[in-house]
Amino acid sequence: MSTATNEGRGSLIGGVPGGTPSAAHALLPSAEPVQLVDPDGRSHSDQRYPLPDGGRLLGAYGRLITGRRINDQANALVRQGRLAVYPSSHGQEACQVAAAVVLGEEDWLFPTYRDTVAVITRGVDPLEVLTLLRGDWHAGYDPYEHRVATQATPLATQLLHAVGVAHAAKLRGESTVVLAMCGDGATSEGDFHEALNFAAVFHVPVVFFIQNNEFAISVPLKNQTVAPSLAHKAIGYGMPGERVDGNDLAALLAVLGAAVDRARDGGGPSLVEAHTYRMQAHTNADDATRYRSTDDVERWVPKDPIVRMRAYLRTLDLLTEEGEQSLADEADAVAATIRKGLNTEVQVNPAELFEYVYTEKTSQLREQAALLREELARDADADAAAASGAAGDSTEGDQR
Ligand SMILES: Cc1ncc(C[n+]2csc(CCOP(=O)(O)OP(=O)(O)O)c2C)c(N)n1
Ligand SMILES: [Mg+2]
Repeated sequence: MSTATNEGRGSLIGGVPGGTPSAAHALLPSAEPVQLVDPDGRSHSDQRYPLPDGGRLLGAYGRLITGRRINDQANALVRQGRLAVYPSSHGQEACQVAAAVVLGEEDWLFPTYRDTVAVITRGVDPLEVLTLLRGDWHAGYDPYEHRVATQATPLATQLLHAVGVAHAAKLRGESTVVLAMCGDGATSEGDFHEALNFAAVFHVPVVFFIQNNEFAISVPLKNQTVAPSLAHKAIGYGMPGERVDGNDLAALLAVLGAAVDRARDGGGPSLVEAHTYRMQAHTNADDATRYRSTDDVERWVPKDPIVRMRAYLRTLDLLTEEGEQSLADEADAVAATIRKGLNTEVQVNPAELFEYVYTEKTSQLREQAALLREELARDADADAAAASGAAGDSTEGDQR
């Protein structure tokens, strides 16, 4: 366990919670979100968080390009009726990529409905991921294969599950770290409080990662909290909080990486708030023009995570025209696989609605499953009768 004191205010590197005012001060986030590369692609040094090296950034930039392409492709498939719903992370891809790549194989990721790109970046098959959003299955992938929990739709529930997994890993003496994602709106849920409090009291290896995209559907952040920032909430639990520019891939890798290292070294939980923006509607079922202006959205266009990382990598001479083209080709190949897979008709068995949730079904579920079976059997009989009637008609027709 780390015994270093947390000298840098708000730094997630080292640091031990304590009861004194100075220890409390050490848990505070920095006054401004940590930024290592600004929107013009210029780098800034930060004593607490070293800039990741160019090779690492280039690799993560490729994931960013693919992430944007996945968002665009999924939106198009919603319009074509091939996906039921898609909560896009367009504009939030730096958060998505960083959340996945800071983790090791032994770690766990707990994503929300908006974190499809993070799940795919972690290595889960895109078609399996999108099965849920097509509405075919409870979740389309095996959570154990890549250590990615199912994408949670009920807000903040996954934070409790994440803390449980992290606590269990600690009790078993494993080196697993759990990264649990949630939105700004989810921080108002009771589950958020319970998860953070338990994690802090039991000193479990979990990183809470809030993507503050300024909205919870139509509810703006100012109606969600009057805390100085969401990261400031950490101090109430006795864990460090940090703020990071959520459109700065370099800063996200540095800050989340430090939080993961800290948890793995026995430093306990921490909270990271990334300030970003939801560039598109909440989902295809939402009309964002009813609660925010186009000007508000336009203000975030120059802060795009891809634009600034591209500019920075160009200044390092790490990104050439050909390099850009091959990253775009890779992204297109992923999009083509998604398109092809989702344009294929699937045969689903409605009876499976009742499977795989409970080891033993409740009496109500057994009853409902039986009703469905009867209804399906009636439908099948009716179809068969209609088919034989049609065959009879056509035979008569032939005789005439
Ligand atoms: C417990 C619960 N209450 C309400 C909802 C309905 N709901 C779905 S998304 C959402 C907004 C969440 O906003 P935020 O946490 O900021 O995440 P974002 O969608 O912005 O990524 C709400 C209220 C829900 N899914 N679960
Ligand atoms: Mg939000």
